[in-house]
Amino acid sequence: MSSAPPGFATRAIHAGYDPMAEQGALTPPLHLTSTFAFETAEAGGELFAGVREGHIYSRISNPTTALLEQRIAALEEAPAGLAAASGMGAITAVLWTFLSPGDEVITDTTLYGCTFAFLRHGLSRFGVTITHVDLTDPAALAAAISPRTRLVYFETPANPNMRLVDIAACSAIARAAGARTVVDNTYATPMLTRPFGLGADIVVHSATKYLGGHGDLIGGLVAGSAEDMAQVRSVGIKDMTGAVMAPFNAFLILRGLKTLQLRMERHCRSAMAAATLLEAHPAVAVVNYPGLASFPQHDLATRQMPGFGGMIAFEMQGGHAAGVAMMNRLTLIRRAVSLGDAESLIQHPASMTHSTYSPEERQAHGISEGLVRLSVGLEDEADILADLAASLSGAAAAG
Ligand code: 3LM
Repeated sequence: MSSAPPGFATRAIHAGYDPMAEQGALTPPLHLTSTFAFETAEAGGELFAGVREGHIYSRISNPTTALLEQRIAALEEAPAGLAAASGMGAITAVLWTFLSPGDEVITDTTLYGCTFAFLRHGLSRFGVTITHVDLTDPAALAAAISPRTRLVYFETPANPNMRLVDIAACSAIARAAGARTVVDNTYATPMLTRPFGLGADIVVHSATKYLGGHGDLIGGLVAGSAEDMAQVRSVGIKDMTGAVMAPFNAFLILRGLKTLQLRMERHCRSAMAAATLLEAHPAVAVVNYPGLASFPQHDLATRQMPGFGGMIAFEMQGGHAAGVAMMNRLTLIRRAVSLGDAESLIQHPASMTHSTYSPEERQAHGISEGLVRLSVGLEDEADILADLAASLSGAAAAG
C-alpha cells in the first residue's frame, strides 16, 4: 500500500472515521444527545478537570461534531478544528476569545456585511479599535501595525467585490509584530486555498456555503492550532457565545464535504465561462473574477487560488438601475442571498448583504451601489449562460 498522504478528496470522504469502530456503519452515526452519562461520579469530575478524555455535554463537544472538526482540520491541513452554529458564530467566538479592551484589529476595507457590522459597530463598543487598511498592499499593513495590534483579519476573495489578499505576505508581517492572522476562507474553500499552510493562524468559514453545499443549513467552522482551538472552544463557544453547531448540521456538512472537490471543479469551470460571457457583453461595464486576465490581482490569484472559485461580481453599464432590471429578467438564476449552493444565486450587495454599511461607508470602502453578485451554481453550464445572455440582451434592447 502507498505511504503517500491521502489526497484532498480522499480526506474529505474518510478523514477521522473508521466504520469498524461503529459496528461497520459506513456513514458516521448522528449522535443526537445533549448530555453524556458518566460511569462514576469520580469519572465525571475527572472529565471536568481535563484529566480524562470524553464527552460531557454537547455545548462543549459531541462525537458527530467532533468528526466534522477533525475533517475540516484535515482539509485545511491544520492541527485542529472547531464547529460553530453559523459563520458569524465562528467569527464572533474567535474574536471574543482573543480580544480585550485596548486591543486593535487591523482589517481590510472590504468585509462581509455582518462581519463589518460586528467589528465596526459591535466590538468598538467594548473598547476594541478597528482599523481598516488596504490589505491588497502588504506594505500598508507593515506601516499600520503596532504593538497594540492583536489580530489581522481578512477575507480572500473578499465579499462582495472579490479583492484578494496575499496571505503569506500579510501573515508574515503580522507574526513579526506578535499579532495573529485570521482568514475567512468561505469563498475559496480549502479546495482552492489553505491559509494555515501559508502562515495564517486561524481559518474561519461560513459552512452554510460551499462546505455544506446544498443550501439546507447554517453552520460555521474554524481551523488552527490545537491550543487556539481549545481556547476558542472553552472561551468563545462554551462561555461567551454558546454558538454551538447542532449535531444534525454536522452530519449534513460531513455529507456535503464528500463532494466538495467535484462541486468546486464544476463551480470554477462554469464561473469562468460566465465571467467570460459577462466581460464580452456590451451591456456590462466591469467584471471582477480572479480567473480573468483583466482582474487586477490575476497573478496573485494564479499563485494563491488556482481554480478561481464560483463567485463573480459585476456592474452593468447604467449602474444600479440596470443591475436590478437585469436581475429581474433572469428566469433560472434565483434572486437570493447566500452562495455556494447547487442553485445559481444573484443578489445586490448595496441593498442586501452589505446594507449593514451606510451609503457613505460603502463609498469609503469601495463597495459600489451598482455592484451585482453572482454565485454560479451546478446547473448545466449552457443553461446558466443562456439565462445570463437573455437577461443581458434585454438590457441592450431596453437601453
Ligand atoms: C452572503 N454571507 O450572502 P453565516 N463570512 C462570509 C460570508 O459570506 C458569510 C458569513 C461569513 C452571506 C449570507 S447575508 C444575510 C447571507 C465571507 C455569509 C456569515 O453566519 O453562516 O451566514 O456566515 O454573503
